[in-house]
Amino acid sequence: MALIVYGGSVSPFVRKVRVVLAEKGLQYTLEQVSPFNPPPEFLQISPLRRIPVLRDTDHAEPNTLPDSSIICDYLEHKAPNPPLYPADPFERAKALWYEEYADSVMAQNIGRGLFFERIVKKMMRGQTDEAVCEKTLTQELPPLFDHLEREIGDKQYLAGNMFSIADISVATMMVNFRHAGEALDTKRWPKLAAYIARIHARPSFKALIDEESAIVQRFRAA
Ligand SMILES: N[C@@H](CCC(=O)N[C@@H](CS)C(=O)NCC(=O)O)C(=O)O
Repeated sequence: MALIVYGGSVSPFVRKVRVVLAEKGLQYTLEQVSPFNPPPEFLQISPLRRIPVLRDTDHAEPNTLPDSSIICDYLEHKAPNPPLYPADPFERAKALWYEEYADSVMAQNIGRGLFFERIVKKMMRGQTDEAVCEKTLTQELPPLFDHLEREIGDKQYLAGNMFSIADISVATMMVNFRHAGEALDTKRWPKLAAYIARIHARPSFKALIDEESAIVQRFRAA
């Protein structure tokens, strides 16, 4: 089996796919593609001009799939063990809802409103707009964190009493929060902070966080 992931390693969506691959013990290669300056042939496999895209060379051509949610669902069916989606229909649906929550509002605010300003702009030799970051940190993100603090409560995992795509999706966005130089206020969100720390300590996440930190550090200091 030869799996290729196209994308940049600091993308939360690329990381979501890489964590699923690692948790399932699947080997793959990462081909670096920037969505802001993609080679022309990339647009043929990513019509929305976004990363990640997966290629599975076990499959007859065309053998590429765009979109992290589609890719993770494909990997779950291709390599069902260990399962990363709850078997119970309701819990599975809840896990998918958390994935949607992370991919939409969390990505919008942590991705665009913080990580893009603090890191991606610097990678592209632009200037951080700290006013945008300030608004994200003081107005946009606190209600999301309040919500997640209530949702996780005293549970270990978000859905189905198992580590799942829900936890991967939420925790990957929080890696970008951390890369942007931020940490959760443990007094205001103690349960969420402990939960995210637990998920980030898993070998699948830790290996990527360590790998990416070296890249991000350079731009954070710039
Ligand atoms: N729904 C997509 C979102 C992917 C996405 O937005 N990726 C970003 C990088 S983090 C991207 O490619 N942005 C380029 C753009 O929006 O032009 C997924 O889950 O893969």
